[in-house]
Formats: sequence, structure tokens, C-alpha cells
Amino acid sequence: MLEKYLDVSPEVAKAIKDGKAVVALESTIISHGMPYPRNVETALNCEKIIRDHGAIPATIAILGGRLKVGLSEEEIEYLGKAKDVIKTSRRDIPFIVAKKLDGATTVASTMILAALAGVKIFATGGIGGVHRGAQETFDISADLQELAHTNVAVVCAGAKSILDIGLTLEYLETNGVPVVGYQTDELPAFYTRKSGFGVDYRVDSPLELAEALKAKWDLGLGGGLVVANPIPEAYEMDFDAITSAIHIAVSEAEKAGIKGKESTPFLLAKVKELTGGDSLDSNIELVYNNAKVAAQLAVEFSKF
Ligand code: PSU
Ligand code: MN
Repeated sequence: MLEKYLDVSPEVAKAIKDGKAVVALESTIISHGMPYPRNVETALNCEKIIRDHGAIPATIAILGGRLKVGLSEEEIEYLGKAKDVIKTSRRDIPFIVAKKLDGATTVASTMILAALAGVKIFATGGIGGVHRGAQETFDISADLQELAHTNVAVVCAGAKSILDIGLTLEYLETNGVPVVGYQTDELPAFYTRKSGFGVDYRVDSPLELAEALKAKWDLGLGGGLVVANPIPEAYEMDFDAITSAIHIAVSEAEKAGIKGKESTPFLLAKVKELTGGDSLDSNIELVYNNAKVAAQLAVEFSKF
């Protein structure tokens, strides 16, 4: 039945069947998160880092209406260049499929496709969350509901302060989603190692993390988990510079009346513009760091 919609690449299918470590990667970061050609370069380097750490990468997208788990280099290149790829969250999937369109998957939809294929560990940059001003706008990313329900662990660099980090943590708590600091007691804020908010639990090794995941799912405690992995110190951005860029971006979005699915890409692009490209370098390095930790976690998890 799933084959009617889903194509798992032969390499990824074999790894899953053999119980080997597999790491999912999203594609909105390729099509909407970074400019060409650095988006493609980053996506391919992430795959290499995952392989270098003993796991098989599975980049996820929808191409011509087919759900794809495991893309070829040509498909990644295509996604990185194409102009009409649709940012695809949970609600969009059936229409992208039925209309045979190309869709770049967000954290939410990447989790859905990963779970359909049997992939449990996923590396990305940052998750969506509760936006600043959500009390008025109701702008809460579908990523959070997906984390509540879908059994995939998401390794990220925390939440960007384009979001209301405090409210994002409250939302995750209500939905039973653990927020784990990888070698940190403080939740990182994407470009910076600190956010001023703590994490629920700290873990210091991939094995410790794998054991908690195993216990969660063995006990039928469904849903995902946020693994917050701080950006390496060498690539961290200046806290004040990034905070002021984010303030300007948020107020410009408000003035321009940006809403719905446009809001996150607009804010990301503004912050990048305001920091003169520095944020792109940091963004790429933190994604590499997440790919590495996700691969190490997947390797430990595959031993159970
Ligand atoms: N945050 C980032 N970079 C990103 C995204 C979020 O720092 O590229 C993308 C991810 O794909 C995430 C999506 O799942 O934006 C969230 O969009 P929304 O807020 O519309 O749910
Ligand atoms: Mn939103």
C-alpha cells in the first residue's frame, strides 16, 4: 500500500532492513533555507559526514508527487536549483502527492516520511516553534505537533530566537516532548550556545541518549524528542549582533504583514541579510555538527 506513494532508495531500504544506522535529513533547508550553490554543497557534505560516522544518510523530499526517502546527488542538485519547489508541512503532503508536484519537506513532514520508511533519527538545523507574538497571531509551527506524535528523534541546534523560546518550551512540555541538551545544561539558540533557558535533561554521550530513546519507545511513550546540540564555539555568533538582527527582522515581518508559511523563510532571509552572510557560515557549521551527533546516535541506537 505504501509503495503506491513511497520510494525508499535501495541503499536506505537495505540499511533499514539490516537494522543499520540511518539518519534522515530534511529538504526545506535546501530549497528555502540557503542560497544555491551553498545549499547543495551543505546537503552533500551532511551526507558525507553521516557516512564518515558510520551511518547511511536519507535526504527526504517529494519529487513529482512521489515521497522520496534517500535522494541521489542529482535529485539534491535539482532541489537546490529549482524555483517552484513547495515548502511542504503535514497539511500539504496529500496535495503535493495528488498534483504530482515537488515538495521540500519541513521538520514536520520529514518526520512523517522518515517514520513511514522506518527511520528514527533525523538531523536538521533548527526546529519551528511558537513565534513571538503568537498570543495574537496563533503562529505555532506544525513541527511541534509532529514532535508530540511521531516517533523520530530530531537533532538540532535548539530554537532560533525568531521564536519565543520560552513559549516553545512550554508547548513541548505540555505535549510530553523531552528537550535534551547534548553536552549542555542550557538550551542553545541556534547561532549562539546560550539562550537563557535550561533543558529538561542533559546527556553527555550518544549511548546515554540512545538508552533514553529506547526506554521511551519501548514503554509506548510515542512521539519525538528534541536533541539540542550547541553550535561549535568557533562558529558561534555575537549574541548582541544576532539579537538586534532578529528584532529588526521580526518588526519588518510584522510591518509587511507576513503570515503563515511565509513567516519563517522571511525571517531567516532577513536575518541573513542583516548579518551580511555571517549567519550562513554559522548555519552551515551547526548543521554539520548535528549530522555528526545524529550519526553517532543512530549507530548506538542500531545496536539495541
Ligand atoms: N528554522 C531554521 N531553519 C529552517 C527552518 C526552521 O532555523 O530552515 C525550516 C524547517 O524546515 C522547519 C520549518 O521545519 O522552517 C518551520 O516552518 P514553519 O515555522 O512554517 O512551520
Ligand atoms: Mn508558522
